[in-house]
Amino acid sequence: MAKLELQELTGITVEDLMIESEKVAHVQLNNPLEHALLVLVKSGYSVIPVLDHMYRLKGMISKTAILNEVLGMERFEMEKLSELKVSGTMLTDVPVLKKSDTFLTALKAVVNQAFLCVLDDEGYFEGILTRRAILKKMNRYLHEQVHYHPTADKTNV
Ligand code: 2BA
Repeated sequence: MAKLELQELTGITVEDLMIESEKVAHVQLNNPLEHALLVLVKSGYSVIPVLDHMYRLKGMISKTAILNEVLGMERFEMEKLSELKVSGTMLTDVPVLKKSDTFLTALKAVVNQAFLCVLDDEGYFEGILTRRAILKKMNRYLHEQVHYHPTADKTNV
């Protein structure tokens, strides 16, 4: 495999690393919380995107937010799960990326977010960029630097 150069790394865009929308677990705005919890538990993810019927991003929903929503004084009031909608519980203020954003923009973004949704100019959902995808690329680059320049790991590069 060819060595990954710094220019190549910084030349990578979000489009090169994102997970396409068809492979992303998501729920719809009007789904009951019960359905959202089912998708979250079955997929194994802690947070997933919320889309409208046109595939536009509307927010994110997490297992923690759902459980908080149905937490009563003494117990989880699970019967509420079928009454309440995703739209009332989701987080709406979510940072996003574009396909053309650079590796450095994405790297900065995943410091605070485990993943970011990728939208087109009209707000349509195109996929997600995960922290894992960024770290995988960064890991490869840094290991190659150490391999080709063995003193690099001793100089805090
Ligand atoms: P979390 O669900 O909190 O997952 C944290 C990390 O745990 C993931 O990091 C991944 O390395 C691992 N992981 C969790 N569930 C997994 C599963 N079912 N299969 C494989 N690995 C799993 P990242 O891969 O960097 O993902 C960051 C966040 O992006 C995830 O946070 C989740 O909220 C979201 N995500 C990732 N892939 C997704 C997908 N296909 N659909 C919906 N959301 C996804």
